[in-house]
Amino acid sequence: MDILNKIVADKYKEVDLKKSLLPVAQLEQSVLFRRTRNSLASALQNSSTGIIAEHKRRSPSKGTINQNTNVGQVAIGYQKADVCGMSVLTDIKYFGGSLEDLQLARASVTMPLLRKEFIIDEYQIIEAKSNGADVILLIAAVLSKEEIKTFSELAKSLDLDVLLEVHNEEELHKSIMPSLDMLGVNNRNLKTFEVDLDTSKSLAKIIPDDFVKVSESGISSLEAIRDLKQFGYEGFLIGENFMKTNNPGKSAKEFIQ
Ligand code: IGP
Repeated sequence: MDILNKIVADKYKEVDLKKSLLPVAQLEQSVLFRRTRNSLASALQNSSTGIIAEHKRRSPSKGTINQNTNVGQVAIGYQKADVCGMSVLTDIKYFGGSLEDLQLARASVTMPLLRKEFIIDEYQIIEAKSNGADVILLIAAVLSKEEIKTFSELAKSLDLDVLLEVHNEEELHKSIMPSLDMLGVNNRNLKTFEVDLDTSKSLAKIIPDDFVKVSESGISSLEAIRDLKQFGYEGFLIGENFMKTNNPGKSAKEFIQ
């Protein structure tokens, strides 16, 4: 079984348990549930940098990246660096994140926040909303076309932006639908961990113009961003390059200046 299938198998168990501990009706009582969205898609379109900075303590491909982070401080640092939004990993087992990280980031900044999670159930979308997210990620590799449709429509009804992630042409073809705001191309193959920025370049021409294009993973230079912009990308998701330093916010600021 590849790592992606393993993560997803664990995720089904995790969500089942959560549903029995905290019913949806209770999640919907959160004050944050009624908060209006701060759109990441519009922020990207109005920005010259297009950077979405990520909080990621560890990953299956890299192991530990940074164990000593204070997510609130990282969020404040990223916001000061003038990034467009922040991605917060909430998976505990493989990425060392949590919903608490999302809450702490939400309490610290006003910029759009993406809940970075392996979403396989509507429950997690309600949970994203009630913990302060503005955007959810849907990963085409682990969802059927019907799931992408139901999940993205639910997100829209909750006033959340949807970033749909693909890695190849087949995933892209099954995913194109009007309920998505942004199309992300993951340069990292989540099954083999291989990273290749050419993935973004080759898929760019078949992504319809009405979606904001985001290039994800393996980005560590302004040259790479300049190059990807030529292919129509307006968003650039960067994690490790900032998180591997002891002050991710400062690194983001230096990177942008
Ligand atoms: C960030 P990087 O190489 O800059 O650390 O990558 C982000 O793209 C990556 O963490 C990511 C990811 C995902 C993580 C992209 N899609 C899906 C978990 C699940």
